[in-house]
Amino acid sequence: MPAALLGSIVRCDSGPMTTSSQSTRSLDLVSAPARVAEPDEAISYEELQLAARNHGILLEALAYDITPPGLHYLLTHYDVPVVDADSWRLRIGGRVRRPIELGLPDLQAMAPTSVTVTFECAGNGRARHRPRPQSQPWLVEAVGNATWTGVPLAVLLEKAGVLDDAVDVVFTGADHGVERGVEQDYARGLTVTDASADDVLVAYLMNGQPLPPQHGFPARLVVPGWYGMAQVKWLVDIDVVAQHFDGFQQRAYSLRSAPDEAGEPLTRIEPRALLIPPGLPDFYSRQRAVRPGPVVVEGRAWSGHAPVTRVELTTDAGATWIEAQLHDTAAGPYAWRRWQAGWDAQPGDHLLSARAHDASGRSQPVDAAWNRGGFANNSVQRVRVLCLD
Ligand SMILES: Nc1nc2c(c(=O)[nH]1)N[C@H]1C(S)=C(S)[C@@H](COP(=O)(O)O)O[C@H]1N2
Ligand SMILES: [Mo]
Repeated sequence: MPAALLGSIVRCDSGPMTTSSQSTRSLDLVSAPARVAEPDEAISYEELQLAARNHGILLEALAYDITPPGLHYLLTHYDVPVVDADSWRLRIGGRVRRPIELGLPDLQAMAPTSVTVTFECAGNGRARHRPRPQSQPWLVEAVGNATWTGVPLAVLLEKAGVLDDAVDVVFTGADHGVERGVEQDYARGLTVTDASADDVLVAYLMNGQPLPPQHGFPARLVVPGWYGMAQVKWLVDIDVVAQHFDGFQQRAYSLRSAPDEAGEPLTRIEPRALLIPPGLPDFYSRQRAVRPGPVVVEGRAWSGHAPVTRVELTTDAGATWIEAQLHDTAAGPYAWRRWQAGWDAQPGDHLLSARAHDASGRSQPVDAAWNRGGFANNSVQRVRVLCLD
């Protein structure tokens, strides 16, 4: 779509979209993270609209080792593109000796590899930041754990023959839209080193089935351990470049405390534990109720830096923490781990939280630091449980 068309894009509920014909204004907007809400500002219509499109996991579905596709969280910046499998091509070019173009049957004919990976959106926890950055208002539910099957990216890069001056590899999806005034394809870069890790895949199966349209049909990038923005869906182009790629989505997904900061790009997932809210839910408030006596509290924990080594549970708002039992997983180092802890519930109001620790020495904070984009907020989940008399 030519950039001139931008002027004709209108919002459904108000006048013409605020965009600029001047690229300088667009460039200013590129580095600006989402607007931060006023301290008591309610969730906007736009945030509600995003929340209805981009759903989270249902917390009770943390019970499944492998998240069924319809229960896996979903995040899509623009529209889910309709991709025709027969005409779809994946191009690998740029700083390579032999540019290649592959159809789906070509990928399927290569030796497949599978990896089970916990994906989490970098914006998970954003709505719990004070003040709240306006964007997809995740609480804690932007997570899922799926088995992805495809071809190692390293094999494809080897086939194409990466040249010595290569620095980054740029991955582009078939989706296209406008973000803070800038029309773009969704594109992300990785260094050649990160892209060549043997667990990075171009995946065409999710849990043994063709990718659902919303999860990137027919093929997507899978970068184990990294936050969701790196997992480029509807992959059509892999471009090897001789300079650092500084695209919109690299700058957008950065930790900064002020809009004019360069920021620190987000990469790997910080440790987090979630618990399956115990007892019975109230329909509207989702407030939990349990009866007095023993309750088994369980959930999942993960980290993109290193395997989770410990999970602790508090049932008294952080006054005391007890060690949870951490289950082994056969699913490999990038899959979440199940944990369990016993609780003798006594009548009254209780606040439950869990926290994870990983083998890199990282620990989940009770309250994570604020940043403008609302990223990597791994503050502990807070689950209120009323124990009835
Ligand atoms: N092409 C494309 N890839 C994308 C996105 C997108 O909007 N377009 N969103 C990214 C983000 S921010 C996240 S969190 C994950 C979500 O993957 P899922 O919807 O399969 O859970 O996809 C990533 N890959
Ligand atoms: Mo995301």
